[in-house]
Amino acid sequence: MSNEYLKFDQMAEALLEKAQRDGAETMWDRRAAQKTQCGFGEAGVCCRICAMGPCRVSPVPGKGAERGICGASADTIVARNFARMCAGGTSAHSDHARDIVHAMHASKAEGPFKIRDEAKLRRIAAEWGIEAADTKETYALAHELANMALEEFGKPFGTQRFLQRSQKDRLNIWERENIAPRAIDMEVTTLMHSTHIGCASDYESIFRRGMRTSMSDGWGGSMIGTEFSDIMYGTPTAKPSSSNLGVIDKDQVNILIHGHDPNLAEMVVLAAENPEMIELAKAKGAKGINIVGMCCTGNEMTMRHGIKIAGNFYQQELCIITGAIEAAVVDVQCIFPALPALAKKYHTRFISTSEKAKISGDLYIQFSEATGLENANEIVKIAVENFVNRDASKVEIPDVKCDTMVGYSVEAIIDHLDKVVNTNTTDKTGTVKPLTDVIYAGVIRGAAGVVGCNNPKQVHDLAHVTVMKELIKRDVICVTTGCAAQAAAKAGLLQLEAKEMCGRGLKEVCERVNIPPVLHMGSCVDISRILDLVNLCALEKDVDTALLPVVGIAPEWMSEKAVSIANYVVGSGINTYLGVIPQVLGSPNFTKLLTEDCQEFIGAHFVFEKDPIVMVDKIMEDLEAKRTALGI
Ligand code: XCC
Ligand code: SF4
Repeated sequence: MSNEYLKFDQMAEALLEKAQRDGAETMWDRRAAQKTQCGFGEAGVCCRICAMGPCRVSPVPGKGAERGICGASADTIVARNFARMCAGGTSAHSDHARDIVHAMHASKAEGPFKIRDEAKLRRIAAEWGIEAADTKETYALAHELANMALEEFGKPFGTQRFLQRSQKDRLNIWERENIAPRAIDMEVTTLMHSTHIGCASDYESIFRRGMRTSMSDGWGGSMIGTEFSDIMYGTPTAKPSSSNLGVIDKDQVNILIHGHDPNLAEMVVLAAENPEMIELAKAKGAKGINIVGMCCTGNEMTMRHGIKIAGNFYQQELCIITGAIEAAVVDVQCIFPALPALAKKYHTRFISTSEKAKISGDLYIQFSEATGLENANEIVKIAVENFVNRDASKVEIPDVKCDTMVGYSVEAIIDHLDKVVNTNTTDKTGTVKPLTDVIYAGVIRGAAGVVGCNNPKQVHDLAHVTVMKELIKRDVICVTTGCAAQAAAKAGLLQLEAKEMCGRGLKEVCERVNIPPVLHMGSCVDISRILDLVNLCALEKDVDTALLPVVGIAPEWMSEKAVSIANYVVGSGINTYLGVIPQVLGSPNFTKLLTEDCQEFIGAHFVFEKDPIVMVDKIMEDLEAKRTALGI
């Protein structure tokens, strides 16, 4: 079982040995069973979008079949496959957002779905041009805003409302290049249509359509997901938490919440706070109820409530293998279908809750806005009552955890900046000016958004952590989301003390502003917070984002969502570095389009680099070139 891809994660080895003893299978067993992965698929030149196929064309020009049966070339096939990943990713983020808006539509003063950030509700309502946004009754306004947001998914005309936030040069580029996204569902549908057999074959056209679709994710679905979650559940503020498998408590009922959508998890937290439920836990011999989070549901909950972070994507199995999880409760996305069978090796109940992500093998409790709290009560009760079934001889919780700071929404960051510039609280600038000032002054060299998943093509967490450590050492401030943020948390990079790992300039900034050098900005839909932050900097300086010394990085990405993200980050004028090479190399033309040619029309491009140190070297060159061009 021991393998080079696990070396970085000290306790993984022990838990995987335990898995073997327990007769439990993990992703590493299944990875080994896959043997050598398909070279055609890896190069992106396998097409199976019609039943004349599957067709695989040669990834090497001049060798083997150059076209599919219909005549599609490697360029067309690669472009279509890539575009369909964008459509998949956009649909996942945006459909999640739709559920948040539905919850807002069902919100009422008596709860359980309530408006918790009324100021933000009124601010977004005003931004979207709702009349009397500052005086309307809260829930009337919330319902009106929710209706408007639902229109963003299917309106027949016009582009996404949040585009109007953008700095004008960038907006002009989107309009000029015809990638200003229209209704989200329309973009996804049109892209699926374009990539149907016998539709588009021009690879550049397919790429542009893919980018417009991804833009409807970043500036549409994801931004709606973030902003409306904040309105419903509160805008995050800086707070302490703790991370890694050691947050699982052997004396308490442990409930793992995993997935992406905060609607369910918010209700589970409410239900677990119920004194009757805590009493029941005590009656069963537990000291209390301990909720731990994983992946982006974990991020949503830690950002708003400081819920402890059990780990990231690849730790979902290890969590269950500890033998101390009473219930693994999941909503949507990034949940291994393997989990129910794994849970059965222990006493763990595996509970899926979304009709969009029904996972067979154990229990299904359908969650809905109408019955949210009842569903959560039922789930928590099942977990509590399961405590007595725990087999103490099978419990092995690694003694590893790391303190961390979380909760850096854009609002929280501005708040911190304000405290430094102005001790007089009535005189806040309320802007990112102090941040752009230190970047322009050269005290910090630039900023990086480090995001994305885990992937067995990279050593678990090593690329994330190496990239972040190297960047802060070289005075580049990092913001992070998703599983990258959890990697950073576990490595101690989200602590104030991490300033000691920084270069002189960044260290000084961290001390003065009282922030860690790597800021946890939330879940993957919260990459919209990063867009927002960069855009505020662009507005502050009144320059296109493409001119600013900022980069996007996904060192260990794996999901379709990550492809969509990378695409909209590039679309937003930010060079994006990928540590896992996307499945496009079978088309040198398409590869060149991503890594070079799109620079010409969108002002940014992709960089593929597996080695994290080499990647950081390239990033530093990139940032310094931007600085030189700006004359700073
Ligand atoms: Fe999933 Fe968002 Fe990736 Fe983690 S980082 S593996 S997508 S949970 Ni988005
Ligand atoms: Fe083959 Fe063309 Fe059908 Fe793809 S669309 S499977 S290349 S015939």
